[in-house]
Amino acid sequence: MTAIGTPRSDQLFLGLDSSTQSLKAIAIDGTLRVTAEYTVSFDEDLPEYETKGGVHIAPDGLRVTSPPLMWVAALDLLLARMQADNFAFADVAALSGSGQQHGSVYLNRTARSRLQALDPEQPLRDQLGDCFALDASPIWMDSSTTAQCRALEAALGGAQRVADLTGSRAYERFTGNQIAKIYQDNPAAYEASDRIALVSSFMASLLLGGYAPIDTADGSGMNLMDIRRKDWVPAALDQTAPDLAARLGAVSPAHAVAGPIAGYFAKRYAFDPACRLVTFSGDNPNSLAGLLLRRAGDIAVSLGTSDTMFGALRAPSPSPDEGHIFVNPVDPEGYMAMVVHKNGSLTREQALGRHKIGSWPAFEKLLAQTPPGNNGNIGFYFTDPEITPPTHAGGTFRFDRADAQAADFPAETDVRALIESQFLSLRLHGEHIGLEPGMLLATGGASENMAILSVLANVFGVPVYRGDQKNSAALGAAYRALHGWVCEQSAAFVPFADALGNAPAFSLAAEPDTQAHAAYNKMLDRYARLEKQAVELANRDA
Ligand code: ADP
Ligand code: XUL
Repeated sequence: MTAIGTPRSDQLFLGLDSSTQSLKAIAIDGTLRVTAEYTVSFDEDLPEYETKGGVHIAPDGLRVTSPPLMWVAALDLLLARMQADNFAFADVAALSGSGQQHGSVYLNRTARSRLQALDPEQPLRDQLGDCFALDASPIWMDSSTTAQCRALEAALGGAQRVADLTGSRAYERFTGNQIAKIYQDNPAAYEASDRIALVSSFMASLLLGGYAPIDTADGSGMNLMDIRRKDWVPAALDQTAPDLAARLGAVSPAHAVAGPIAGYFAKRYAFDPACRLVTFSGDNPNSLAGLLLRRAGDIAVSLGTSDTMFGALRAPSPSPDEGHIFVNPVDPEGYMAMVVHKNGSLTREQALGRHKIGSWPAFEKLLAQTPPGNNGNIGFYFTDPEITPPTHAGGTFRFDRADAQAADFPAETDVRALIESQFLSLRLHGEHIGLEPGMLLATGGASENMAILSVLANVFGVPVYRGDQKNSAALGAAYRALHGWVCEQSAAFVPFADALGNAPAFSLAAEPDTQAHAAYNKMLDRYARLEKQAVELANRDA
């Protein structure tokens, strides 16, 4: 007999990931084996929204938005593809999900009743088109709210105080500062908002058929939530916009079941009407779950649209200068620390295009043509205004071995300068917030690339491991669906590690070379000095 709270091998757990460029799904069975994967790419599959990389960038380069109705359309398209593939929706015991962090969705007063009465005969897009108070959702790439950030820090008593309370000093992309800007620039849209959701809680709301809560891990990316009390900070809400608490609703732990799936999905796709919907969370918190990061020193590097580095923490010590502390999505008493680069995969893709490299295998060959340390050549590739280190404008700055600025590098030097710079920056800034790896777990689209992983191992001087599944956010959402289901069945919080005891091990992808690592150790001080210079140059042009 199976014990209560132990999943059966014929039950499925579904994880969705609504990311910048795509909506993905991963299903696992009760033994944690991945049984199916699906993707909808926003640019290719929904060309009518005319996004590039899933987003619209305003001419000023600072305002970055996505149409929330595109995310709605993507959900029906993804589920229709699964249906065409005879996916066994009826076996899904629980589902959960992941969203790109910080993005906000403004739902008007029509939304609640529409969500509650969805007609299974009609696509979601046709029923929800008039439910938005704003048809362009600001997302994490937006950096247009510097004035609102400074105002929040001034109102709360400085950057350190904001960091101590909310886990991060005020950041442009953090949702509270985005909401403040919308209230100031477009008060009618704010006034018309009945609910302001994160991308994660918005996608969950569609599947729940009602407003789903913001979870405490993704809620930590708003500059509005007290990461210790796990509730809104009244002074931060007051500084942001009037009557905000009612528009945000209450926060929830990520492992909590928000309810059963909406009748729309049971009727249209034949989900079991009792299928549990476990609260959604942000993509980085979900990746932490997907990579099973438990011990101090187990650190992940996610190479997706953004590059991030993160690990679990027992006690938070937020910095007024850099990095973020979030509540841990699978341990309500724990935390996670993270640094973020905006210029990740898209900047690597631009190098591929700029030098007419043609393919990732050709990129790997080129990278192998130059030695670790790149003969002293260093570059800073802020294609878009960077998050770490923060810059107010984009710009590319190259320095030769004598620290003289160079207009360009040959392709093989440029490619190495880019990858080395991305990882030296993660090392430098990660160290500042206590992310000191004993090993690294690589994930995200670019973790396919062995030449890139080899530079990563050498910069940090630690082995790099990888799972079979590079979409750790969707996988983590599936793991969390199972975890939330187990907790509900057991009528108590069950430690994540106990629920996920059978998770597959990771395999070694790259080992550090001692000499190469020594070259990077030597380079780090000079890199830090040149980084300051590059930031000044970028800001001078802003
Ligand atoms: P996100 O979930 O943030 O939307 P993904 O983790 O799916 O992004 O990563 C997508 C990115 O992966 C693409 O933008 C692409 O540049 C990158 N990518 C895919 N394959 C490779 C490869 N072999 N080498 C380097 N980058 C790759
Ligand atoms: C995290 C961040 C990005 C997005 C991308 O703070 O801004 O990693 O979550 O999906």
